[in-house]
Amino acid sequence: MSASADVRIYVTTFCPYCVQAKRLLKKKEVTYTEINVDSRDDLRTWLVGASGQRTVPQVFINGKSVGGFTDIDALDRKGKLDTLLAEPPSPGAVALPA
Ligand SMILES: N[C@@H](CCC(=O)N[C@@H](CS)C(=O)NCC(=O)O)C(=O)O
Repeated sequence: MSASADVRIYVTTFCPYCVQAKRLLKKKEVTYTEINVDSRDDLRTWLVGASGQRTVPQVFINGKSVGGFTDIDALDRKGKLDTLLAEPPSPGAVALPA
């Protein structure tokens, strides 16, 4: 699919769920920004607050937290992921940290 949403994925290097999440996004031909948080305690702390989860990956679509791999996979199985990916970012959207 051709997506127009702003998609960001926060990952660590050795993370099977991150690999699966990126594989799903690639399968959908989604252009995404990948942020590695291996040595970024500041971002890991921010992620817990922003996502409510302590694990990686964490995916954000147009600035909204949509969770990790199992969450985006569940959205996809319900047919809801494509809808989110097709939405363009709103002009006033706040940039996420990187
Ligand atoms: N259900 C989550 C599981 C994610 C998960 O367990 N990720 C591992 C790395 S692959 C993790 O963050 N473990 C805890 C940690 O690294 O602090 C998902 O699908 O994203």
